Amino acid sequence: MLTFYSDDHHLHHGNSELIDGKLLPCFEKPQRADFILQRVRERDIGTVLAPEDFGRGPLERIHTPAYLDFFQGAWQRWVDDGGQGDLLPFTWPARTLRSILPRDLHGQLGYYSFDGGAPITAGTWQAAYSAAQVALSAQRAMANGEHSVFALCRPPGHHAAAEVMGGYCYLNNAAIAAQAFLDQGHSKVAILDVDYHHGNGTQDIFYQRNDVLFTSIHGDPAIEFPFFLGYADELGEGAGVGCNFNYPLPAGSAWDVWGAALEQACRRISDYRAEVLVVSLGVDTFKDDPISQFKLDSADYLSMGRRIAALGLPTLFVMEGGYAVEAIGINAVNVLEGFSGA
Ligand code: Q9C
Ligand code: ZN
Repeated sequence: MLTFYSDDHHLHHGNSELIDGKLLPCFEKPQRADFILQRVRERDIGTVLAPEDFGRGPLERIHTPAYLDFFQGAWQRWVDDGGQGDLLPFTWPARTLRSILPRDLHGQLGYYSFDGGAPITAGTWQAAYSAAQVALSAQRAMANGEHSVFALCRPPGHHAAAEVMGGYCYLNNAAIAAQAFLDQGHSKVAILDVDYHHGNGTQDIFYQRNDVLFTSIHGDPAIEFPFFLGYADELGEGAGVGCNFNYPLPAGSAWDVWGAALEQACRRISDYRAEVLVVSLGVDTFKDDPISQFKLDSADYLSMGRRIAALGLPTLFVMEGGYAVEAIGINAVNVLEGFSGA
């Protein structure tokens, strides 16, 4: 299996995040992608390629130009204002307030985000831009005939909506790739999001559409981030009714429960008759993940890959979360090896 990867992810290195009342070093750190790349090479699963640059056009198919302009220019505005350290939002247009775009940088940052988990640093735009190009390059390789490709994206993307960042995500790499398939003539794309957290951004982007099926297996939002989306009764809206399926699971879920949900999601994907599958591949479902509460073992990721392969679809794997860095490479590459060996 080909892997696409860019070193530009090193340009994004947030300092700290507020978690359970404490300012802790960011869990979403460069080492994550470094360990995955190392494992890809160790296991020799295929060639590692640098991305092509498809420009901002394919990003604008998912994100608004105003959001992209804001994100691209935010760091320089912060520097010009004499700002120091990471740029982090602290006020959001929650209920009771009006969603009016303010003029101030911090006001705009609140407008374009939903939590304080997506710091903007000097290189964040370039890293996120390159991650999107990694996803697009992997998509292009599939358009050119590859059956499966791994987009080793960092930062991740599935929490990012059309003009909202959050949850370590800025640009929705999986959605951008899915849209590229549609723009190149495909009519039905399925997304399977196996990250521990609900892919709220991806769901929102495609919620009213029937050309993308979104399925997600994740921690129950009643007790887990992102808290405000990801319930089982979210089935799509308008033309999209019946094209959205959530599988929220209780804390402590292991492979028996998780694999049963995967079975249901796979049935939905088969019924939909998708032409292509995009997998939002988070491995924060691992038993030792520092911020998650599922109990998957490393061997379970081989089973996950095998079940996904049984769908028989051309499959693009897009890297999302996973914070147990010492095991992240093993777990992510196990999915790919399970898929390829099946
Ligand atoms: N107490 C991804 O995996 N904070 N994002 C969690 C837990 C945000 C995760 C706080 C987690 C974001 C791509
Ligand atoms: Zn996650």
